[in-house]
Amino acid sequence: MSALKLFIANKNYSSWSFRPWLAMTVAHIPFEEKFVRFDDDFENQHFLEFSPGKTVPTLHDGDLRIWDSLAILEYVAELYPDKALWPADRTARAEARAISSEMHSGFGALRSACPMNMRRPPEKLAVDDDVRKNVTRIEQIWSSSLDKSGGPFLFGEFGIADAMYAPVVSRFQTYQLSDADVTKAYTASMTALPAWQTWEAAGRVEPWTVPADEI
Ligand SMILES: N[C@@H](CCC(=O)N[C@@H](CS)C(=O)NCC(=O)O)C(=O)O
Repeated sequence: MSALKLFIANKNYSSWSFRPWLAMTVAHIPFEEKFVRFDDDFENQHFLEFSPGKTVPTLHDGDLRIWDSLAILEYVAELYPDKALWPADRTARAEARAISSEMHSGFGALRSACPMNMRRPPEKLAVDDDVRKNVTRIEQIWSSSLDKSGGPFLFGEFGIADAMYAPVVSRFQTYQLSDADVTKAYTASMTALPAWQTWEAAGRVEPWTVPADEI
């Protein structure tokens, strides 16, 4: 059994869990999946049993605990340099880190108005100007990266930057936030990944509902 244990929550809703799970699965990095469901009634107190930050995702490697999605991705990229999770070219790598960090620290309006909810039937949602600005900026990022790399992923081959944007791709789909060509093309590449389909299929049949994420 693999030394790496990845703690994740509900696949339908857990956008942060989706990122490392997707990257590690696409890259065929061996890990043991540890599923823990959200329990809002008890403020997810049980997450403290495996996560110092009380959040998912959390990665265990022996005694090491990593309780942040981007930090997990950085760690596995270092453990498996042959998997090329960051672009080999230094300039492209810097850009991939910049857009990954921009995703990690921004887009709050979009995140709170449009929670990831994979089994929700796609339907156009009326959104405010702040969400619209987030959508515009994300599409600028996708256009610029895909134009430079030639696609089908942001830096050519699938990597960490794609994993960081995966939950946003799902939100764009669910809430029909854009019909721009770049979004259609990038969504098609991402959702065609077998790993994406495996995660989504599992999320769709989960019996649990998180009321806060059902808008
Ligand atoms: N910065 C963290 C955020 C993780 C996060 O907020 N996860 C949410 C679920 S998707 C969580 O565990 N919430 C439980 C809680 O706050 O009680 C990351 O990137 O992993």
